[in-house]
Amino acid sequence: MHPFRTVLLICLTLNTIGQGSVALAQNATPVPTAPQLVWHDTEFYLFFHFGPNTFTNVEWGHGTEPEDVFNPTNLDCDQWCRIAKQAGARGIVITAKHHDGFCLWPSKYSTHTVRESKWRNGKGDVLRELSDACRRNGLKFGVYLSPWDRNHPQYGTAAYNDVYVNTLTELLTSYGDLFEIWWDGANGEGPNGKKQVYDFHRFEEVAAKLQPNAVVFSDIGPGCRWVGNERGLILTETNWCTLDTAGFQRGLGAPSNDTLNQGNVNGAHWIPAECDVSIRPGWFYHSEEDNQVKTPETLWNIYLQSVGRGANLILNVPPDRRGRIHEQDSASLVQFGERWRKAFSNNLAKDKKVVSQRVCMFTPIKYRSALLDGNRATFENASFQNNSFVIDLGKKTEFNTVLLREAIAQGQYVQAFTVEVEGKDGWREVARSTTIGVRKILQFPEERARKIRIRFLSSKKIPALSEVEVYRI
Ligand code: FUL
Repeated sequence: MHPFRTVLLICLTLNTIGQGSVALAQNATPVPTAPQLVWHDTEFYLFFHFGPNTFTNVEWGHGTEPEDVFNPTNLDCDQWCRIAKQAGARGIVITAKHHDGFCLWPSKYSTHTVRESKWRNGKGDVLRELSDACRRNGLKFGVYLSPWDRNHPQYGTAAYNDVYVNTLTELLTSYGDLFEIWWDGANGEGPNGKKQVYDFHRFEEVAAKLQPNAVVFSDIGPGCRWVGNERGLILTETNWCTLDTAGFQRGLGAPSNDTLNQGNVNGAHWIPAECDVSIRPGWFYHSEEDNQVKTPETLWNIYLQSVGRGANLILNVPPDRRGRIHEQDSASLVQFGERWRKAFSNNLAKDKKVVSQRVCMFTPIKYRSALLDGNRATFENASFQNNSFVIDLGKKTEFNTVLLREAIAQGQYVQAFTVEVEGKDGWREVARSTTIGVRKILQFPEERARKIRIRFLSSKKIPALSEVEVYRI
């Protein structure tokens, strides 16, 4: 994301001195898996809701729509990818099957698919075209496979769990590597009026076996969690990547929205938040919403309150009846992308060094080295204090944004911290927040100062940061 990354690992003792490595080695706090670490770095990607609903103008299809209603006139997955990249997105997740049961690929396990439609004379496969386009364009690819199915005749019986497992197996073995598998929590009635008791345990096993590097989304993970709202926001400053799931289920039995939003400070599992939101009021395309597309400004604010608060952001952009991203949506996405690139183009902390004093450890971060984009630097002019560190920018500089990352491969610890600047009368607080986690972007009114101090007020254990960036945005 940021072309000029600065990297440091700071282990600061809050009460004791110089015992960082011991404490970290004894750490029993949940930590991310290797696929989750990669997923965290994926940060922002697009969501595509596409299917019969695009043509029937509803949000939840009944499963009885004739297959022929699905007939995009000019499907162009390369256009989707081009715009995704311009927006700064790193992947795409598509509704392979939504609640209406229609499959965007010719599944062997359904008779309600693109194969039964007249689109491309029944020879089309949206997932093939999109997964190929993603690969060509260097984007990651993921799928949404709704467990709720309003079409399948066996939905609501034990046999449907086999159908779902077969469908999932087909999907996970036909389109290359997936970075994310998306399970929504909806569980309504099927065509026979019955609800399904999902065998999520089996579904999880299939996903883990066939796509071990994919992160599985649902209300309670296991890979990442729903954020408790569909506005794409971490609502407060606090976001723990840890969650307790014992006794909870997907859907109605999920933890409260508030818990999903903030996580559990001492949660037993690493299940980070993913913020989902649509660029339009609906998840599917409706022409009457063409003038209700979120502005680049709104997208920027959503970005700051999702990615900026340590979550991933999945932004839905519903293709229209042509099978293209509508002009209004692409204009907004491209402008957002320009704003995002410009915002993070000049890291004022780049090339500065941290000089550790006796109270801290300084260790290169091995786990991230493969993920960083080159440009490593350390802070030469910074100095540490007991529970703080100082970035010396070398001269008076204007800035209004600080970006921090915890070295989360070792867990998440920071509970409260402040950002201070040195003025004529000493240090002055300019911002205060709670968790850092994967990433915290903090903005404040513009300051002009030479030195910035990050002071930890409270932390579960010794905090370890992996990155500090400073910007004037
Ligand atoms: C929900 C679904 O019911 C909506 O239609 C949409 O797909 C949203 C992202 O997830 O569970």
